[in-house]
Amino acid sequence: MKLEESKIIEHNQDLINLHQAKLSFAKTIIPDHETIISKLIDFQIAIPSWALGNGGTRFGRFPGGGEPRNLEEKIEDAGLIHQLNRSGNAISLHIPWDIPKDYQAIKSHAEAHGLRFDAMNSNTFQDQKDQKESYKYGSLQHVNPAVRKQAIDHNIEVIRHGIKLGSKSLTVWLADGSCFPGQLNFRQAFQNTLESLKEIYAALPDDWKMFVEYKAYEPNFYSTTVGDWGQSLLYASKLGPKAYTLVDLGHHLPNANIEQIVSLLLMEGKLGGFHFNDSKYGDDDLTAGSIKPYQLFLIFNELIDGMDERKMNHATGLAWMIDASHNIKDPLEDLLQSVEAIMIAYAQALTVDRKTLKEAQQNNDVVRAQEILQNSFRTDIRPLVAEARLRAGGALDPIALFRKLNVREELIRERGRETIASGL
Ligand SMILES: [Mn+2]
Repeated sequence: MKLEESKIIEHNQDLINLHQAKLSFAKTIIPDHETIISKLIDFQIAIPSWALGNGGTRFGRFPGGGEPRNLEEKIEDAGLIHQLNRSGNAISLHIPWDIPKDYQAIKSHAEAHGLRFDAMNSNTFQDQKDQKESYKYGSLQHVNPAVRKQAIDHNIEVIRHGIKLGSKSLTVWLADGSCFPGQLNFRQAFQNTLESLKEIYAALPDDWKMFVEYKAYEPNFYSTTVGDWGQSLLYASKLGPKAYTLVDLGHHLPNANIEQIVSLLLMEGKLGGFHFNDSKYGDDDLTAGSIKPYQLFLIFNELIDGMDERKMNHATGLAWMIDASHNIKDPLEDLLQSVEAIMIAYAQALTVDRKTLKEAQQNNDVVRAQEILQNSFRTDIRPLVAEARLRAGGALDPIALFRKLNVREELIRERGRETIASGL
């Protein structure tokens, strides 16, 4: 389904007076507000196809109804989000869950919803029905060359699907690792993985990027073969200029200083992109900014500082994507909240007075440095984010409109209550 544009306009008219009042106050206290608004309009975050249905835990799954039944419907749901907030103009696919039957038709369908195809994701963490070798003991790291070959071929097949859809990148996340001491020879597992990744890298078109995503633990609980940013950077450096590290916020051990990791990866020109989410304990798949909004702001503070230093375009210099699969919320409402949190953190970080911060750092004025950052974090910039949405044709209050139009009820009527988004 698609929303009628007139409904969005009507909704905005209802809220415009209050919005204007908030905006005019925000403009009086935030310098460069026009620059910030235009950067916010340009900033787009890709929606992962697997986040459009309810995720589960190993204990159970509680579907909310009206979930997309196929790739076409996933594109429609991502399109709904984009219609409401105008900040999610791309969808990231997962193979084999999202293999198109007709590439041209899928491309046109996406275009009709204002979407392009972001990074392609491979899957060697599950065994598929018709698969010859098992990934029980790993994929690209496996002691058996036949398993490695199968996993390499799968990744190359994912690149081929991506080429046909106009994607420009492959994200490789490996579940590879071990559950018990002694199970793996760490160096052998690393070398096998590196050799396998080299073969995949060789199949990348010239204008493609490969993102090597790391994760501290789970599904393996003793060692993970791409377990942290150091290991990912090792692979990316050995592979070559098209390979980058991808930072998923939920994939760190508790209390890791992610902003520092981001800063150094950017400095080395090896930060490729982001998977946004939030967590309290581990890879909790919680809504971006729901637990640690200050951390999200500090990450964006480093991103802007590092990207400006390297003269990178904020909107296109890195791959921005959400990766979460929450259990209990309406997936579309949750994604709207995540995108909003990301836009807020980005906008807050744009207001940081970098010149004064640098002076404070040079003078070891610790108190002043903290004041500068917290002043930006505590200034309510939401009216600028809403204004950017309004100018781009989105809704002033996307979630309120989503509810008012009974979008979920409509989707349930159309698709049924028992549908399951493929792959979940
Ligand atoms: Mn991820």
